[in-house]
Amino acid sequence: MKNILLSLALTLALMPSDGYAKPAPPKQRVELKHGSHRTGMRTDADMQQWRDSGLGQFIHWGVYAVPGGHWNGKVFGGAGEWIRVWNEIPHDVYDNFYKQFNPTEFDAAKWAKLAKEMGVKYMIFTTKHHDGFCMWPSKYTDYTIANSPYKKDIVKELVDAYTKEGIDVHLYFSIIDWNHKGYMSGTPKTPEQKAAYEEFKKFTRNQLFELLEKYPETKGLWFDGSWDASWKSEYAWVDQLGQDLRKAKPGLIIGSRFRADENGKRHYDTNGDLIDDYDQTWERDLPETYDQVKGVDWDCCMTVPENGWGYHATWLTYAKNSYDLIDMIMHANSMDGNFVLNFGPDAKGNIRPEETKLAKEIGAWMKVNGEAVYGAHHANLKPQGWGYYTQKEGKTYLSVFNRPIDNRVKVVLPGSKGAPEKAYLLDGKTPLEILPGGKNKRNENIYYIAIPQDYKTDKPFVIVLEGEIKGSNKGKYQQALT
Ligand code: JFZ
Repeated sequence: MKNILLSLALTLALMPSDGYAKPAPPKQRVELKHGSHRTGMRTDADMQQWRDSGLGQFIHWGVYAVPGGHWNGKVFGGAGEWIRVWNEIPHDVYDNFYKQFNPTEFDAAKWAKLAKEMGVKYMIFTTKHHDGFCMWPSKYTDYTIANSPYKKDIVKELVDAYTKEGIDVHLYFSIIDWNHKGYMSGTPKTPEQKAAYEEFKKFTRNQLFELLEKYPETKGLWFDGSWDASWKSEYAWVDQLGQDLRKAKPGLIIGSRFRADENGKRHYDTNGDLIDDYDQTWERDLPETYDQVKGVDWDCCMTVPENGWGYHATWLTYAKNSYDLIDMIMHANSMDGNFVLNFGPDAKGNIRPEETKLAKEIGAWMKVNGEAVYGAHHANLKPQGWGYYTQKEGKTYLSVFNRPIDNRVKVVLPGSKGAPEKAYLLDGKTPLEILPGGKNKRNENIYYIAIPQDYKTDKPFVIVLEGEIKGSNKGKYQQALT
């Protein structure tokens, strides 16, 4: 127990400490060379496709799947992919796990089919996590899949299989690399350290271009580990690297966890403007109110257990069920974010049964109700206790998680304009009655949508309202451009 606590403390100590609080913009804007390079959201087709995705899949897979959170009869209390920091396990033991990494049951097509069934539009794959092990045969290091008994290029297998299913692929890449001699988390001080870190920078840059070259289908890079003081102090070089990557791959999508500005500010620069294309700070967390979303694109990546991304044979905490996750999908989408669910396959190459079950259950729900997710965005209507609004093209979606006891779903619409013309359930397209509810003191119009008493379901369900309903987010992106 003491060891578990110790390693937990260690894990936390190694994690970013600058928190996720969005800075209040300064009263006076300052001139920045390496802050945000764009005002407002990206409006190009690649970004629009990402924005309309709604649901994504994260896959954390690497040699940490070999111990799977266990070593020497003891259980690691932290995230499976962080087991190398555990005192119980010597580094040289961990660094030799790749010799046992032979996922003979891995079938990329099977994973991609499951993802398709779940209804995800894109997938993020860990090409290299903090341990430095490359899931592709990088020519810049020997610590790669090519030197494992498996030998084959896992990144390629996945890129091909997912692309075939029409699912976009984004590549996760850790700036932290515990395997590279020149890597350090603090700023290099001595000439030797500086020279070593220069080597590491070159190596990192080479690997990134290698990935884009080898996997031209790549839609985006999902960076991680950029909280290191060393990386932050290289803000000018990192900024240039980002621009060069974008040049090499027009349309490339990069989130806010890549670089800092010249004052060490991450995610949002000194002026409070988002750095790069979308806000990556909603990790295992969702905004409580829409105000917390700073008018930017964002994603929420989520683990099934409380924490832990890579395979851990023993989940020690509560594991979310599909109801919890569907709630989060709608929560994120109602606030303009993409929801990305993590999977941690085992060392044989199998997606664990718990996760397979969740993917299928989510998929079954998305099949009926996906219209409320794909291409649907924030509706700018007052949230009600029954659930979440999303909206697109003259349709407003009410995802009902808490069915009112009187079977009337309340809708409060501002102003005089915007009455719902038609209502129906996405489930079976059952038409629903719209009952007038008068006006409140704020002069808002109230409607009740009647759910038939005999409509039985044990799942959340979606009501569609047709009609031009005020609160539509049309024009919002345009506004953001100013
Ligand atoms: C990082 C990794 O350390 C982790 O293993 C996983 O890959 C996850 C997706 O990303 O974990 C983080 C990163 C940032 C914070 C917390 C966990 N943070 O800033 O709070």
